Amino acid sequence: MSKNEYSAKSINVLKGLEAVRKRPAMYIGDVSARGLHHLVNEVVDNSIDEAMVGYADKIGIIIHKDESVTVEDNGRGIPVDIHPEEKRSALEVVMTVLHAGGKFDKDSYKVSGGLHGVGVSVVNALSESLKVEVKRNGAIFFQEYKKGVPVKPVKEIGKCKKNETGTTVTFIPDKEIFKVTTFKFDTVAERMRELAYLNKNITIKIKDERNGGEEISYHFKGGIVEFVQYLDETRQPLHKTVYVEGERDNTPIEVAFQYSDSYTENIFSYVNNINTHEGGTHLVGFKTALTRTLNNYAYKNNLIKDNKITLTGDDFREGLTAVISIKVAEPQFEGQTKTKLGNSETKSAVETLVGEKLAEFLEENPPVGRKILEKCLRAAEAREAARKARDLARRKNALDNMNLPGKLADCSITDPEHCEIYIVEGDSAGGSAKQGRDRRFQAILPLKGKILNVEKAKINKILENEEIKAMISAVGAGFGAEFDPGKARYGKIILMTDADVDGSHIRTLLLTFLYRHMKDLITAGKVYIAQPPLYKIKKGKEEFYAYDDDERKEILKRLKVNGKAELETTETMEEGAVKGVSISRYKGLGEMNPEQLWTTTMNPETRTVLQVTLESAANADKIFETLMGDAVEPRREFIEKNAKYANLDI
Ligand code: 0RA
Repeated sequence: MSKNEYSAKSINVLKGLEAVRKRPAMYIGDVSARGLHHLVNEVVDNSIDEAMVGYADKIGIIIHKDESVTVEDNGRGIPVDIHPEEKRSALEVVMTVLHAGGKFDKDSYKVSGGLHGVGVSVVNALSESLKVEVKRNGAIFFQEYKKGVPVKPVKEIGKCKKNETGTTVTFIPDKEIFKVTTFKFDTVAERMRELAYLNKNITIKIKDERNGGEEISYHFKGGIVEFVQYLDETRQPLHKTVYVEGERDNTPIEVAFQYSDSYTENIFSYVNNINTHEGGTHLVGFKTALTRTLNNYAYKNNLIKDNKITLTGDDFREGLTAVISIKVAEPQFEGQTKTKLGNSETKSAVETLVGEKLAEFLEENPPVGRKILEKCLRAAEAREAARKARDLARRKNALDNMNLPGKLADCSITDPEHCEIYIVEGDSAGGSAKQGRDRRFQAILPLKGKILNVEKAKINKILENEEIKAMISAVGAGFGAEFDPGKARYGKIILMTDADVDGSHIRTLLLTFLYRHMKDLITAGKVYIAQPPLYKIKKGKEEFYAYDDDERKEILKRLKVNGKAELETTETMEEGAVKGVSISRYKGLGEMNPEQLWTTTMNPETRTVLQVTLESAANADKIFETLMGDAVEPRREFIEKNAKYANLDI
């Protein structure tokens, strides 16, 4: 290589470091506390890489008083010989060239892309000062950098034992770059604990020299088995932790899991020690294997007695805590946060290994298999119960005002304060009411025949009743415990039934429903009973309406009609004309034309409506139960006692 080529390379290095310093967030995410701690993780990752290929088993971290950090390992040490192409120490290349680290060692599991694996050169570029010491070939080598630029060439500074190897990096984050430059012991410790769980052969020590010299050491012989137990510390495990280990398609795979008494699913998946928050192919492989193997086991051993129950994947994961840790040579990270493994071959690698090993485990540990299946079956049962509850809730949704009943003729004004709804007995009266109303503020809901007696029906039957469903959705405020009077679409609910025995029964049924399921409407004084006239009295072109017998007599007296004429006309619909006066009795609302219905019963200027009030809730409760409940005797007593008030409303 010529001298020119050499200086060209140096210029490229400077350009690289400059790029990192110009846009640090591109490389480490951000320059806040998160990015700061990322520097430690980045350096440690290099040591972990060395541990993963079996050359290092000790990592030490020291947070110094001046907020510099030392990361030390007992790996092979970064090579220091002169790089043939670069014509300088390989150590200098690793420390100054972006992504140079991986090029030296193809066998290790490096992380390409994603948050990690940007290389120690990035840490170097973002450090005010970085010093590296390498023990290798019986000597100690040293180099220092300022903002990534070597201060001097690599220098041998001493001797050590030939078998003594390792790398020590000490760096001070650049205060020009970072907004935060104080390290948090707990933040560092948390990641180190995770790494120690994921790499059972290593010991990680952290020392904080700043205050009191806090020190902690992590070493977990059980690896991810201990990790799972740690995660389930507050839960009651149902069995000993299951551990699966092996290699498929050059992919080392480790899985540990257990079921506890909880109902949550806690699966943590890792690729090359990186938590794949978004999951990916390895997670899919695991889930598939779990579902299939447990299902097969259950059928083979006749553990599913109720053949109506089918277990879903979710049932097999309720109360499951699992850690999946795999190593992939060339991981493809996808997803929003680049934490989803995309390598397609990984799915079947994990699936086949876990499937085989789990089946074996279950054969060898029948009591554990039984316990797991019991738990999954309970989950399936609970899911079925939950589904029913959801269906009910969904049915309730069908009752909201998004699905207004087809036969509702709504009003055009939407302000409930100025709106009223007439609940009308029968389609023909409903038709007249629809034509006669003021459609701006009056809505009409015709009901067919007798509505269900809610006092005698179970809630599911009540909700199946078309007339009741129509009322609930028209009012639009829910029902029962969830009734919210504030959502009522109308300020007045007016019950309009015929002035006969059937009409009175229907009115009672409606009031029973409103009392039991929309009580707040009654207590708020929003429920009314329409007062259609009983008689129409006509003299010439003049028309009079009588709402009860007393009124009729009074009108007739005014019109100077004698008693005989009355008697002849009151019993039939046919108009009796006596001395030019005709009296007709309305048997049903349907006999009134729209215009008549408007003037007599619906026009707020001229109508009379009875407000339904609750003098005593307890008493009302008793009355409804007596009138509408199962017991016959108390009802008869009530009717006998109240017969003289038969026409009175509650
Ligand atoms: C490149 C090649 C080899 C090791 C390393 C880098 C290495 C890097 C770091 C960073 C922190 N600790 C490290 N330990 C090792 C392999 C060299 C060989 O083949 O001996």
